[in-house]
Amino acid sequence: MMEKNLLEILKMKYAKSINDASNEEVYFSLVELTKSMIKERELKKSGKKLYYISAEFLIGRLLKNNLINLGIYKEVKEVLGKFNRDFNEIEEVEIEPSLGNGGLGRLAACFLDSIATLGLNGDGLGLNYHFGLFKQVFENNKQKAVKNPWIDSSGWLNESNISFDVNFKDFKVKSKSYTIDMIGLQNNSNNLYLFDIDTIDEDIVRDGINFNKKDIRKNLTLFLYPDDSDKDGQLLRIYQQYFMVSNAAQYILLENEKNGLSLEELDKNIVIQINDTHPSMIIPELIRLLIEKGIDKDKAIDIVSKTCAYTNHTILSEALEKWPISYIEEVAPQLIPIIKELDSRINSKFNDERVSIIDKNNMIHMANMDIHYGFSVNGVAALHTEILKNEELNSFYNIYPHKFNNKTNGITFRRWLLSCNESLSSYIEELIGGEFIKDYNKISKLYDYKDNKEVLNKIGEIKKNNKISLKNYLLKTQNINIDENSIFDIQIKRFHEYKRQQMNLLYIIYKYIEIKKGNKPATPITTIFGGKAAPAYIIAQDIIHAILCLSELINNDIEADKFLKVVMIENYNVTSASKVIPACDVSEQISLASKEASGTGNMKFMLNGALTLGTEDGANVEIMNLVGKDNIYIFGEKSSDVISHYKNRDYNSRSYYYKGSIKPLIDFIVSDEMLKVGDTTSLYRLYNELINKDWFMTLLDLEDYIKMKEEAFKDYEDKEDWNRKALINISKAGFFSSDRTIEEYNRDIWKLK
Ligand code: 26Q
Repeated sequence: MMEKNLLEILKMKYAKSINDASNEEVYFSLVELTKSMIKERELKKSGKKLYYISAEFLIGRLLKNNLINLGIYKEVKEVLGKFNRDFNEIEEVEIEPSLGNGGLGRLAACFLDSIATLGLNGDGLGLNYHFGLFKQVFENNKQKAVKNPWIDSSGWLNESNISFDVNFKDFKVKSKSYTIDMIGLQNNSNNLYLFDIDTIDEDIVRDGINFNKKDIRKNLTLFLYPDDSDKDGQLLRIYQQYFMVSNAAQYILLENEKNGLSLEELDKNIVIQINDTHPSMIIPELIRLLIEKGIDKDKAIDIVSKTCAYTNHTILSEALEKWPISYIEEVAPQLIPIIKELDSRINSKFNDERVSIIDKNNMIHMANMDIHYGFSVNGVAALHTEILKNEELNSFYNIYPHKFNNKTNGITFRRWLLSCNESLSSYIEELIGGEFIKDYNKISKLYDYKDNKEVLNKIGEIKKNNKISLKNYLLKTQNINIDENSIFDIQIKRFHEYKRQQMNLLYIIYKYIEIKKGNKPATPITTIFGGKAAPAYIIAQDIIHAILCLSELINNDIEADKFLKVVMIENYNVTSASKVIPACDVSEQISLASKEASGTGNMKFMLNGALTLGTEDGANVEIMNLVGKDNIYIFGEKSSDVISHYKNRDYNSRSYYYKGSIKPLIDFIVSDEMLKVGDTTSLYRLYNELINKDWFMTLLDLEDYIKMKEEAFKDYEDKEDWNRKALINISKAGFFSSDRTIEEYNRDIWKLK
């Protein structure tokens, strides 16, 4: 049946047989086939509805996942095979949309998968960035940002006839919207709405990602978070945010009206989840619209307060959004009286500057508005929520203890096991049956095999094959040859000082110096990095530069190269993540304790049988509690101690630098060898930063890190025991299914169905 349909589409669309069709033609025919199947099973949904508003949805390639969720992946692969066509080649046609920075955006995408899989009534609302986040290329051992066009290669965007007027201060735009089907596993499908405007001009982008930031009609949805190091960039971001929430609010009210529901009961019919503060202006915008529709002001504020729920994803105070009133006034002055009203109600009630919405410098604190005028505030891992309650948001917790709740993040098993690691997931299915795919707790049955030598062996064999696949991928994409018999030690995530890629870099320097002294590792080590740094984040760029320099240096050293290799994946994204994660032995989760809200890469690695080397931070703590101390490598200062170092200002990196073991590692950054391949200014900046500032306390944990990493590598030598630890990790990963997370959101916050 499927075969007949596919051949027919090819004939209708391109007048070709499958043998004559190009990979592109087969790809677009498969997209069409998928879409027709979705139409068939579209359900009329009813009941309370969730709107998940987010500036980011990092959905990744969709073809394979959609086929898996529709239950036809195996059949499609077979049919293609029958005609000598390889699914993997066809899949390569699809360029992933880069509609996200990292964790927060990928989480939103996993959530849409789980919401649909659980059959819940909920859509995503966001923006249709034409070039997404920038694409990363390496030039002279540095990151360069270029645009990442994806729309034409996708095929998944459907035009919708929904359009709204959005009023900015000096002009008005008409929106246009697209939808992408979000397909759940053999169940439901929901929509991701992406708002856009017609007047966008892709041709204004010149030289990398530069464009005129003032021409809003032409640039509004070109990029995700364009450079905001200057005022025009910041204003553009506010234009984007207001455009997003104005469309969202109008759409929500329109649907409510279409369903014949009363505005007074909005909070009974819908719930809005605000994904970090980027969509926070939905609160004053909705209040404004309700008042415009004749609802009394007090009532409007009350309704909206019962409708909106806020998720916090960060404890870094510098990442908590605040905007000058004058900027919002320049973009959407209609919100100002509402925001001032919301603020003055808070001030008369609490008279406490710490909880004001507008501070004495006339800055609007977006999170504060969400907490006062939303009914739920959640953190994204147990430790993170505790820190919010007891530290960062303590003055709010004292007022509203009932609003605070934890929702530990999760990942969809469909993408992060079935799709990315077919051999492991089929083997698990062979052992314990396929129920774990939906019924995540069932994966624990794997634990019964922990002493079965044959199973442990097979787990090791699957890992080895995945390492060979990654080797081939890197050979093809970056012409880099890695040794599949080495330990694959991997750190993939955005570059940020708190994530401490620089600490990993210092370990590599340590190991390199050891090897040069003649102390060779029992098994060679391949350290793989991947990640982008914000273009305006100079030190993060410097860290990337130092890694690329070190990679050049070591990989050209015939003596060391056999034992140590450093690889940096270019343009790390969802697609490369799905190649890298199944091949990992050691998962690096080494943020400074208390700084990583949760992490979700840690969960993906665990599910794919890698062992975590990490600090007691974010969801690492929960991983540790589940697998037990013997099956994870935990090191470093605890979060409570880190927090007191900040309070007492008693961390002094220079005193660590002068410790005999650390100084040579830091000094190596500006050694003659490094300066020969690198940029003097950049390497010295990093060197000075580490000695004089080191805000994220790299040197505090360095020795402990080196020690624990050596222990992990030593343990790797006992293959059977290592495979047992891997199996235990997989068997305990059920808790990190995003289906569990979404069930909790629904149980405690959304209350749908
Ligand atoms: C803020 C102000 C101005 C401009 C940009 C921003 C901004 C943009 C993106 C702030 C934060 C982000 C992204 C944050 C993010 O991805 N956080 C991650 O969220 C994951 C999902 O909850 C967690 O697992 C990670 O720990 C957290 O870092």
